[in-house]
Amino acid sequence: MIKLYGLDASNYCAMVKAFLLEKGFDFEEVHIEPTYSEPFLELSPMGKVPCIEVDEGYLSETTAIMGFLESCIPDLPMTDKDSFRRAQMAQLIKIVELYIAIEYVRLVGHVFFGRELNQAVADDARPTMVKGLAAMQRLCRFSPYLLGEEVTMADFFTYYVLKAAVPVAQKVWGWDIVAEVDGLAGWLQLMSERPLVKQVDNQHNAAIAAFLEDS
Ligand SMILES: N[C@@H](CCC(=O)N[C@@H](CS)C(=O)NCC(=O)O)C(=O)O
Repeated sequence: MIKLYGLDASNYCAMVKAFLLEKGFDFEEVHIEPTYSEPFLELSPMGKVPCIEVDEGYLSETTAIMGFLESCIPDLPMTDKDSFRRAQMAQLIKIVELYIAIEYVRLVGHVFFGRELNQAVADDARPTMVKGLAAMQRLCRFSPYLLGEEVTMADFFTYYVLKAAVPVAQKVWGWDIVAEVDGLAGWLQLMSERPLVKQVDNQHNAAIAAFLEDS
């Protein structure tokens, strides 16, 4: 059976968990703190969660994990059959990852771990996020899902990136990034109402609340 290594408080782990549930996989969760040290690097060479263990070995990085899971259960597709539309999905995921996720993550230490705000990092991150959000506006159809009538990997990836990016932008800049993209608020609501996403979010939100209470 697939093992999912990670933490309930991690938005990336929540992403893979929601994807596993939506695809109908049986899996076991193994609670583990990410660490850049052995033996965890055998499982996840960058020391990050989530990672999964399958018969063939270990796999980390959410997009690689979801791509693998997608190929295992193709009869519940989360990608388009058309190769150009599949490439458009990959394009959107890449843009959300490189120009939103990688930028907000630089400020997570301040928002969630009580570190001092590095203003230079904040000043550097925001213009890239502005461009990433503008690209989302151009690419997303919200009809009703990001790229059309069917939910895809891009919906899960973007939803869980924004789940962390939204509070970070709010705290650092007082900036409502949801308002930057027409259609984003309604789509976030739609995603949050999916029963399995709701189930994962309840655990994720409770873990974040417990973490913030302890810190
Ligand atoms: N690019 C990675 C990002 C995963 C990630 O940032 N995970 C966080 C938890 S939400 C982590 O393990 N952080 C520990 C660290 O960076 O040392 C992916 O897509 O899986």
